[in-house]
Amino acid sequence: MADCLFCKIITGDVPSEKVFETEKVLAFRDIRPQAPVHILIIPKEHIASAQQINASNSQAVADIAEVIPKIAEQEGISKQGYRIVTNIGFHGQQTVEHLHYHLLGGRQLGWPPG
Ligand code: DGP
Repeated sequence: MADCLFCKIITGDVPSEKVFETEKVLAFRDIRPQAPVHILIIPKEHIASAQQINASNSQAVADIAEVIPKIAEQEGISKQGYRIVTNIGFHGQQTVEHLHYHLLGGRQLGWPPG
């Protein structure tokens, strides 16, 4: 999508610190990290949010699920644990309308979220 920030990160038109990439998925560091490890994992296919997942595009979620343990291992946080979260829409505080999963770790995280 021409006006999508994360599509521009995929094409390289907007720079990012990439940490992992496959044919279908890109992972890069969040520009405003909320934890020592804060990585965004996105499908290269433009999907606005998890609310738009359906039978025809749900493979994107599986593709992301498959790379999460590899990234956690690479970042050295697989043993201590970490959190995966995806924000959806206004109440979810989603600010970028391209499906993304936050991978947060490297410190003790709080619960419940605000
Ligand atoms: P969310 O609020 O769930 O939609 O998260 C969007 C995240 O995207 C937020 O944590 C900040 C991050 N972000 C916004 N713009 C950029 C950018 O240009 N580069 C990178 N690396 N991250 C960005």
